[in-house]
Amino acid sequence: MKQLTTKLFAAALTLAPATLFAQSDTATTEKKEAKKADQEVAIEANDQMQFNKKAFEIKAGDTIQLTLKHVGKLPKIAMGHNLVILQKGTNLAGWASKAMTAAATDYIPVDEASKKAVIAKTKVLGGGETDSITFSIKEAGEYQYLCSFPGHFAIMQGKITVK
Ligand SMILES: [Cu+2]
Repeated sequence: MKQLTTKLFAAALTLAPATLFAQSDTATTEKKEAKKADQEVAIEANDQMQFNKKAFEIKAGDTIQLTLKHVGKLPKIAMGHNLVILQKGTNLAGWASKAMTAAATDYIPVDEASKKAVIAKTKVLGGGETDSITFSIKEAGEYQYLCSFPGHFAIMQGKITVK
């Protein structure tokens, strides 16, 4: 009997590291879930060069997960869409005109001032594609977003109100 107890004890010791490992795995998963976005925003872009959402509201400091879906069929080269959120007070038309010629960098201008003006951006998507980004804005106010694909921003823009 004593021998059996000893054997079981040894078995328990052998198992211990694996058990600990399993527990820390669980802890990591829980942490990831706790980090879930405070708010989710879904926006669609289509072959008619439109966003289906022209405005939305968020809370200052909240983590926002924004998903852009291109619900059209046209390829990226003909009807590419992205969604770029700009710092408060950025000259939208000025920024967008620089973006037009920045094909090599997915229509994000490369000069420092223009890059600094970007709070968050999705990839440029073709029909059927989706991209998700996570961002948060600390300062209340009104922010603009646009599609920076050439010729799109005049129609494809919207407003984020941060409260
Ligand atoms: Cu577009």
